[in-house]
Amino acid sequence: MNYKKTVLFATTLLSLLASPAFAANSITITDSWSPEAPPVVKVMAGYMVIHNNSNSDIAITSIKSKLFRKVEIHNTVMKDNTLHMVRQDRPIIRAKQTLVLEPGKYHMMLIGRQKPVKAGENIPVTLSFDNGKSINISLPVRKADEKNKKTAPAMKCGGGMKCGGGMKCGASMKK
Ligand SMILES: [Cu+2]
Repeated sequence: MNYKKTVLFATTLLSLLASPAFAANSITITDSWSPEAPPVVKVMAGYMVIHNNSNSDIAITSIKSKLFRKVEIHNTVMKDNTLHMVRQDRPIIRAKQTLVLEPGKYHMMLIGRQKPVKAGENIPVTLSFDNGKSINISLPVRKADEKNKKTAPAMKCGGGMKCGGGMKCGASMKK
C-alpha cells in the first residue's frame, strides 16, 4: 500500500468512525444525530447533512419514524424579535448541493415520541424523495452539550403546541 492509498484509507476509516453515512443512489446523508431530551418531553430534534449528488433538484416528500407519531422539517426564522419554527412542506436539496440541518436553523422535528429514547440509542428514520427513492437512516442520540443548550433558546412556534425543551410551538406547525 503506497502512501497516498494509506492516507485515503485512513481518512475513509476516520470518517466512517466519526459518523454514519447513508446512501441511496443520488442521495447521501451524513452527520445524523439527535440531542437527548428529558423524559417528559415528547418532541426531539434531529440533525443531518443531506447531499444531492445528482444533476437535478430532489425534494423530500415524507419522513417517518416508528418511534414518533410524525416527523417534520422546520426552519428557524426570526420574526418580531422571536424565533419561530416554520414547517417546510417539501424541502428541496438542489442539484449537487447539500441541505444542512443543524441547531438553530433547519432541523428535523420528531413529534409525539412513543417511548423514551436515551443517549447511546438510535432513532430509525426513513426519508422519501420525489424521485421515488427512499433511504433508511439512524440518528444516534447524544447528550445535549453546552453549545446546543446555548443555541436552543425559547422558541415560539404557535398553535399552543408544546414541543419541549422550553420551545413553544405554534400555528405554523399545525397540519
Ligand atoms: Cu421545530
